[in-house]
Amino acid sequence: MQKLDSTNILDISIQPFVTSVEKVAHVQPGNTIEHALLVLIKSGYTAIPVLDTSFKLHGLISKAQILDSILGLERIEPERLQQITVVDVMTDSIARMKVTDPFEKALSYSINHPFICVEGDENEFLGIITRSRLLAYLNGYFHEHRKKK
Ligand code: 2BA
Repeated sequence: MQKLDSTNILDISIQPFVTSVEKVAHVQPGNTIEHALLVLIKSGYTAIPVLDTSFKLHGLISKAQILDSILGLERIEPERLQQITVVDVMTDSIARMKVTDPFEKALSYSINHPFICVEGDENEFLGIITRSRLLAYLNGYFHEHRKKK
């Protein structure tokens, strides 16, 4: 946990809150949605980032999007899981920010997004910041603040 000091909390660096790329479950745009569903089920997450082989961020894919894409008129069509690729289903409308952006931006994004994708100067994917990590930090921060009063 970051130390409480006189710095304005909204301006602090987001770097310490980033879950690094090697710990982030992800899939590639060319994977089948069957593969993506397996990764989502195994990891236990609702949605995960889509990265290419150079670790560039393309979007995110969720269990709900996959299920929606195999929904036929009368029944669920599981055979389509092997025919459709991640790029056809994923969304590219995601919360993303630079690692140099301030905490304030992460906090604001986290109102509507359970996680935010973080990129470096060259647009390389560095990892994610989860809403729970931000809330845990703020919880600690405000408790410290109350003790100091
Ligand atoms: P969700 O998948 O909706 O997960 C919501 C919360 O459920 C997670 O919050 C975590 O508290 C819990 N959870 C889900 N799957 C879990 C698992 N396999 N093991 C332990 N706890 C689990 P956060 O940890 O704050 O994550 C927020 C969102 O960020 C997740 O939403 C997921 O979409 C994404 N995420 C988090 N860590 C990730 C990782 N390592 N790789 C890929 N995506 C991740």
